[in-house]
Amino acid sequence: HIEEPSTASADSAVAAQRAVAAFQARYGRAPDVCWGAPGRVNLIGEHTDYNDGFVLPFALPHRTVVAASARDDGLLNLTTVGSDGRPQVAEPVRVDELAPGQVTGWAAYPAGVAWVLREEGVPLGGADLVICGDVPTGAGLSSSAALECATALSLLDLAGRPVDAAGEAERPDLTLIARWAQRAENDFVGAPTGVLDQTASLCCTAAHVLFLDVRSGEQIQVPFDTAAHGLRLLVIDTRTRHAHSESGYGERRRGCVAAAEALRVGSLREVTRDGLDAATARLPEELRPLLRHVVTENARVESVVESLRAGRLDTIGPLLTASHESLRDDYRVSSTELDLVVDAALAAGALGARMTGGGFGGSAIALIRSAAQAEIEESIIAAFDERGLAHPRFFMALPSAGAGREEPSTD
Ligand code: GAF
Repeated sequence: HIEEPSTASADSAVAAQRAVAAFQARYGRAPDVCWGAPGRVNLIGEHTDYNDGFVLPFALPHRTVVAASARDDGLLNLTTVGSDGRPQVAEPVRVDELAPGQVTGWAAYPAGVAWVLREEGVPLGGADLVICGDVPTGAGLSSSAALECATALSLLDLAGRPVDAAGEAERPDLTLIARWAQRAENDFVGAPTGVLDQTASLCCTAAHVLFLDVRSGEQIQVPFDTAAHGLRLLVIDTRTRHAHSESGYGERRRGCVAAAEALRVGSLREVTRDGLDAATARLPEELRPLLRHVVTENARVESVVESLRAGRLDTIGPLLTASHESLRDDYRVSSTELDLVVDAALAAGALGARMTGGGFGGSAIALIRSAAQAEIEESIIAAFDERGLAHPRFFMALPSAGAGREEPSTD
């Protein structure tokens, strides 16, 4: 069950190689362009992005790669190739006829991106896209954002606007592309998510966590070198996803909007730690825990950033655990499996542990001493065995590069 840590370059080269080979098999020629984008882990700052708050993600080595060529007949052809090598081909659609609701399933994500780019005036003819990757799906590690971002960068390149263009003036802005990818997910796919995942996929850099202040757009790359402290960040994918995850996310988001309206503020970000008690008193009972989570979580992100910048990575554990407790008890987006992982990891000596991502299943993370990895994994497995639950999957997460052009060798 213990997977070896993988490096970004190895994973990315493999995924790119597969995408190019699959493109060649399907179209009998090499693709014009090839771009990749990673999944993410959010170290802390959960359910704060759509409240204009703070988040602190890093990019995983796992990536989605899109190999693409332009067409001149206005058709968008989408193919995805799974790890078994089997292609799934979506019904071709015309770029000029794309409209929300028209495409469903996995193809809605790349089609939604093409729709947003068209709406934004990016000159798009048709395109052939072949998608490959190894970002775990349904694990709360942002496989959707990886797909959206890799698609956006490929289509922008085909439209003559690559994000690595030589002149800064011609280079599209990554934070704007993140907003476009978010819009594809919100308005085309119909999922009301924030901008955390897309920003992480596009803007993270190797060996850093990315501090993002969603309200101001400020970004700070904060060094995050677990190995230098004899530590590791373990990702534990519970391989569960609860049926109400989408409705639950939407409900929490609407609750936050209602709380902000009741407090007459633009977003819950406006409420400070000092003003929390007074603001809480002005809210109906059922909205109070939502406010408490958002305000305390923003404060925890700031504390973690402060510790990391002071080189005190080993002191952030309790903040990670406090984040989990807040998501479990106040925001109520954890699950039996996520709580079990966190409790078992802490009992076996993890410095801190929490669910990561939207919740209702998906993955948890644990900050651990390197030497304790096997023992902690065994304790988690034992806890799952005791309850007759299917084993989770483990991997070590190394903060990796954000999205970029892939250069697979074609021999
Ligand atoms: C999901 C969403 F897509 C993000 O925007 C964010 O809200 C996250 O849940 C919770 O922090 O990943």
